[in-house]
Amino acid sequence: MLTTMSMKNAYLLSVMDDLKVKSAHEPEFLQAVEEVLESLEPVVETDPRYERQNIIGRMVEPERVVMFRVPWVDDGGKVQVNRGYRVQFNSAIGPYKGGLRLHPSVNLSVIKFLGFEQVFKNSLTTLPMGGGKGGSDFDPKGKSDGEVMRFCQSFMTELQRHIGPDTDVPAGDIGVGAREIGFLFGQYKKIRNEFTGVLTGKGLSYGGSLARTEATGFGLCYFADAQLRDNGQSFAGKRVVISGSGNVAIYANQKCVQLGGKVIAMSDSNGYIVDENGIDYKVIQEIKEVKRDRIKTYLDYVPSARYVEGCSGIWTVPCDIAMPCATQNEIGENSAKTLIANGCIGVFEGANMPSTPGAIAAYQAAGILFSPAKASNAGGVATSGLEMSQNSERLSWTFEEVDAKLKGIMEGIYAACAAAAEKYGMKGNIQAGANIAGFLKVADAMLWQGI
Ligand code: NDP
Ligand code: 2IT
Repeated sequence: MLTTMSMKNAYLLSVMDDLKVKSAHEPEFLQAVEEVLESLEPVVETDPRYERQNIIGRMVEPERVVMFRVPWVDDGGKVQVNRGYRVQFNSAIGPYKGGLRLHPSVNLSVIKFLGFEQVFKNSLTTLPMGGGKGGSDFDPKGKSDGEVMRFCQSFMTELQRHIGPDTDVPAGDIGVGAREIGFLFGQYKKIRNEFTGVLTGKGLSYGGSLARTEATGFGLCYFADAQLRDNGQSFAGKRVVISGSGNVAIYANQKCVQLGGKVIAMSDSNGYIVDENGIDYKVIQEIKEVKRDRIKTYLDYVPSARYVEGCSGIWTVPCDIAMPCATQNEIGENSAKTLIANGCIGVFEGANMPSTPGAIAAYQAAGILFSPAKASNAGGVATSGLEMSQNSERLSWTFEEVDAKLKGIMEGIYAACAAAAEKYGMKGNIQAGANIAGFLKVADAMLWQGI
């Protein structure tokens, strides 16, 4: 027996132990799986079909993993090579769907953890989307537009044979925004001679959806607002710390302020800024989206603010609400304990898997509110699903229509997670509720479809 966790169910333990041997070098993937399997204990024990049909053993194995060479020419004429990935995890409830991440830390473990999480997240949206994820260890930082374009073209030259609007629909993630999606779309169209909704997060002039840019951050705040209200709280007058300063963080800031909160700290991978007067999201937009600069330059706009080198220190800034919106495992156990000691009442995850298991245990021990990423950051992919619908009917909806649908979806996800937690005897545990509610739909589809 290799496992040391709290799980008791023999079937789940055997799946986890087997995976620990097979995926010994994939720590992020094992972490994501273990977190889900722990929640599924009461579900597996009440329905013997999941074990008989080995649903869990099948779910932890991706349907397909593609790894490929991505050669490209830099501005100096030198040939560079990166590694590309697409993990097509589960298509039980729809075509594979999930983002592409471009960051030097990308490896198979990271893409598999993200793909695994995506399966449950997409199920929670109630839209017909399976789960997948991809990316590369290419670092877009410091590269010219021409280098990024040549990389994206080379990446898509291989990826295009594996994807399609009814097969697998990638989108953005860390390092992949409007610029990259445009280059990827252009190359797909050139090679396949098809103008189709094969990617989401597209520009508005060629099939993108209004409100997709804002969707993850807005959705996170709609979810947090629902959870706060269900617990007799609200954003009004709250001090909020948001890590990161990318797509998710910027629009989480905007919506949070609209809901009455004050965002006092934000970060990038180099350091964090503190502005007790509240950070205007438009300044961050200018720094990050227009200038592609460092958050440190916030001081050029607001000299009274403070900049601190090193990103993890952001969790020492006293706040009522924490929204990690940068990357995985950015809140460790010590940071979680510091947040709690400083009076934080809730952690709402915008990034994927930003809290370590030790951090989650600390939130639970303190009884503070916690929303797991696969529920509270589902607004991005949900709106990608709405972009796919608009592409299929060759119509586009207004910002207000998309935003209203997004809000309804996020409130629905909160209600579904809360109901599942209560049904399985864990009232108030939104983390377990999210895993269970996400699981049930995918498992049911798998049972119907045979092996
Ligand atoms: P962006 O590339 O727009 O921004 C990422 C931000 O996080 C940047 O501020 C970046 O700083 C910081 N960051 C990235 N990696 C690290 C690291 N290793 N350590 C510290 N800081 C880091 O990405 P997104 O905003 O799109 O994504 C942020 C998170 O949200 C990710 O976990 C992503 O998976 C998740 N997510 C994104 C969705 C979307 O629709 N975009 C949907 C759901 C989840 P720097 O610029 O210095 O690198
Ligand atoms: O993690 C995520 O959900 C995303 N990066 C968005 C995926 C998508 O297909 O919009």
